[in-house]
Amino acid sequence: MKSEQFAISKKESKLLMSFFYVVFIALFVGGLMGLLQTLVRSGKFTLPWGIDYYQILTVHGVILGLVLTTYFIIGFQHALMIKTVGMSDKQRKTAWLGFWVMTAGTVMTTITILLGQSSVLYTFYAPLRAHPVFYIGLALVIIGSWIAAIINFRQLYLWKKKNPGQKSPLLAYMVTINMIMWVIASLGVAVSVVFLLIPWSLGWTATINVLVTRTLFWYFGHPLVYFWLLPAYMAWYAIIPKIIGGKIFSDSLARLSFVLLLMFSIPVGFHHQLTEPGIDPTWKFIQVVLTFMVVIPTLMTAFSIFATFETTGRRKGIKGLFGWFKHLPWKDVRFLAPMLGMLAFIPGGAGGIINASHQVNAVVHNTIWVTGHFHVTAAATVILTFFGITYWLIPHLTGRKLTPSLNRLGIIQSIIWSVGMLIMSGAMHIVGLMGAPRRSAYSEYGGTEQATDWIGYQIAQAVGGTILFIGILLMVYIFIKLAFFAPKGEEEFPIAEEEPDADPTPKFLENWKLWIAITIGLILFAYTIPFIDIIQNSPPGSAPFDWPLGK
Ligand code: HAS
Ligand code: CU
Repeated sequence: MKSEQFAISKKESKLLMSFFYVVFIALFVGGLMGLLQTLVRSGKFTLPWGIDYYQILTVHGVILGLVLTTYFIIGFQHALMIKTVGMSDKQRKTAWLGFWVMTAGTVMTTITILLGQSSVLYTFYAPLRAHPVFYIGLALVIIGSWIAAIINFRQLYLWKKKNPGQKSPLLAYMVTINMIMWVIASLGVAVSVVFLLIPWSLGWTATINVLVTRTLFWYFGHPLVYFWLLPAYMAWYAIIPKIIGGKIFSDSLARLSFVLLLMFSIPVGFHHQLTEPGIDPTWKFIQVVLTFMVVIPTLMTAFSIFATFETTGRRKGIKGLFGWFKHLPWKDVRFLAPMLGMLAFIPGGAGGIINASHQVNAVVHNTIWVTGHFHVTAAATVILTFFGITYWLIPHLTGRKLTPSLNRLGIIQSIIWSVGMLIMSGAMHIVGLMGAPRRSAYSEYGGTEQATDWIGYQIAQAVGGTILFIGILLMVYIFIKLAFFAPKGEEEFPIAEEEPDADPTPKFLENWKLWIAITIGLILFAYTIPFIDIIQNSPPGSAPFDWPLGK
């Protein structure tokens, strides 16, 4: 079925581009910090002007993990909603409000970090205590994102009223799922920030319950990583098929996998707290089992992408078992970048399964293996897909063309990124298994013997980090070209269609009340008893621990 599409107006483009300006400023600033970190960890370099390692590590995590991702996702999702269900003037104005609330929050948080008042890393674990404005800023970023969510829900609602009985466009459906997940998940961190961390950092409360704040953080933290991943899935399911000249493999399967991801992304936060005392092992085990459920929709995704690749190739008459693979449009960066991202997800997902394997987690937890894991997942799988989207979305919005020479630069960028990440993250995985800690500036931690064993890998991380930084400079250059200088023209907004003879998508997939009820049911099941247990039995609150150290 061919669905109606809306054009993106000038005013809408301006809104969307504002999100992407922040994304690429964030990429530059956050990436620079990453480079400095790998240099410090090589043990061969100290930071000048008394800059603190944990301060730049906080900038890196907050700016890339929280700011860049949220702005990219909300900008991209707004674009998808405008294109598939349309946006009214009033909604656009409200979206601007969301943008400014988020931006005010981002500026506030960043200033406190730059002033050295909030070197608490992106997880802001208590009892490390940041400046109150750090938390208030983060709360504003979340509130701004809720404004975007409410607009997205309303957009789909109005479309459905106008098109009674019709199934919602696939991409609008996916955006709605991602935002439902985000709102449910961010409620946890909002409670922690507003009721526990802010009063405590203002000095209104003397102590804080560490385990409660960490549990609320990870109730949010795992769905946070899926909030990053789902927009990449949107591109894999519904955009890449169009770029390779094919059709969506199965609309129903895509929707079902999103529903399953919604259900199984929240009640699993304990897999980040497996080594924490104070949580009953039975409940840890239950959440580990629920974590493994997430593998199902993930493998459904892999299967469906593969199937699209193969059917598209076969339909073009390509023969041989793997002939279709060779004939994928490798020279089109809109395909190559996300494809490299998908390939990165194979080791990334395997690492995730290792992390989640309860006892095995003890081997890798708090080592730099985990940093390696999230650089292949978040910084390769997700970010390469986001770059892949950038190559067509930015020129589409600015009325310019992705020229052959920019396409070529993009290919070089994608390769540089993949090689840099392979070296850096590979070294992190290996030296992590040897016991090298994460979140530490001391590369010699553990004594001289380890230091000699580790040094080669620490240097490899710095080499990978340097290559990645070159990739960042190139990407920022390409973005500036696409935003301001590329020749005028029209660039397609690729949205794939369903197979003409596809079976109708079952109606129950749009039974929002049912999916939300099951999601909440699973959350209550996984969290109620252990949470009551934590509140009743945890030790008296902890006193704050302020940065810089020794203050
Ligand atoms: Fe993770 C820690 C478990 C996925 C991000 N993770 C982190 C942290 C981050 C993060 C940021 O259980 C650090 C947090 C911190 O600061 O402490 N993770 C998992 C599991 C998955 C997983 C089970 N993580 C992700 C994704 C992330 C991400 C995605 C970001 C986007 N992770 C953990 C655990 C920890 C953790 C523990 C805590 C560790 C600790 O001790 O602290 C799963 O979702 C993975 C499922 C994926 C697969 C792969 C399927 C492959 C596909 C590719 C298809 C390719 C094709 C192309 C079709 C099973 C879909 C093929 C072509 C060919 C030619 C072959
Ligand atoms: Cu997780």
